[in-house]
Amino acid sequence: MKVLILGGTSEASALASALAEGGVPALFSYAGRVKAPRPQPLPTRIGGFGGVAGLGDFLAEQGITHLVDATHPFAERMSRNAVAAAHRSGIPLIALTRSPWVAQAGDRWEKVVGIEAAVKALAGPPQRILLAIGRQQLAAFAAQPRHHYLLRLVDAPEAPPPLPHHRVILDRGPFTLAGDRALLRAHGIQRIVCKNAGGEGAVAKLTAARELGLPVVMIERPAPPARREVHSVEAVLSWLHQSSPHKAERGV
Ligand code: 3Y8
Ligand code: NAP
Repeated sequence: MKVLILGGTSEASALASALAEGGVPALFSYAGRVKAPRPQPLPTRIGGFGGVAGLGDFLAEQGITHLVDATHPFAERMSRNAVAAAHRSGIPLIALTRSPWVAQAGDRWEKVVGIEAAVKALAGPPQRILLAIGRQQLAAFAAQPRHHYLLRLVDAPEAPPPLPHHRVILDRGPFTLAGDRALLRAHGIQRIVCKNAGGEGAVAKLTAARELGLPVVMIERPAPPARREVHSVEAVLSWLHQSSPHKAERGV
């Protein structure tokens, strides 16, 4: 058995630790989106594969027997490529993902589909807005220049974002409730824009928003491709055990 984890989330890191502790031969893969990604307890490669064909070649060259897509729910292209490459290679694939967040009593969510709808939702008088969507899609908000944006990024942007009133906070999660509550208060945040990432690593801002009665523009996640999906490291481990060629050889 040799597992490839497509990573970049807290769940991927938890799975990497479990496989490393269990002595399961595995590789970890990052896209290379940030300068210093969290080190992993597995041999790690960084950078794109070169589309479906590139991933297929990598799977063959490395003798990968099982592919785990533990990327983020918004990593649409990677997840689609993983399904296509696994199918072509005849290699079993499983997705380790997290359920979407669901609004609770006291939440003031405005659900939108896509970044353009999130931008449109910001029509209206100037506000102090936490944009917690990372760096890749900031430019779209130049269409709503009158707000004061607090931008939470992993790395400093190469060029200043095209937002006349903004402030950058450099921080990587997982985030804490105390930290996010303090952040919202210290910057007088009146509204949050975020993606429905799910999981524990980014949920603190939503809990703090609920406590402070702040509205949230919630960008719904794209529909994932058809694939086997689980929501826990344990479920991945039992899938690996069930589908390991070794088990088949033993005829059990
Ligand atoms: C490079 C690798 C771990 C993984 C930690 C999780 C939690 C903290 C919360 C907010 C939301 C956001 C963003 C976020 C979170 C975890 C997880 C998660 C959101 C790292 C990491 C990589 C990235 C890429 C980065 C994106 C950006 C998105 C920031 C590592 C730290 C906003 C997503 O500057 C950039 O270009 C950043 C790009 C893709 C979204 C975007 O479009 O800008 N993640 N984040 C991965 C790679 O190269 O393959 O260093 O750990 C991972 C984590 N970020 O093991 O502890 O599990 O989701 N990441 C979102 O959810 O909306 C921040 O500020 O409240
Ligand atoms: P994406 O748009 O779906 O992928 C674009 C391209 O990036 C892919 O086609 C692939 O390039 C490369 N890629 C993506 N993830 C990769 C990985 N783990 N290993 C190797 N190559 C990868 O992806 P994204 O949304 O930019 O996310 C990039 C990374 O950040 C992923 O690891 C993801 O888990 C993490 N992340 C993303 C978000 C988010 O909001 N999107 C949030 C948290 C973490 P090739 O086509 O060349 O193979």
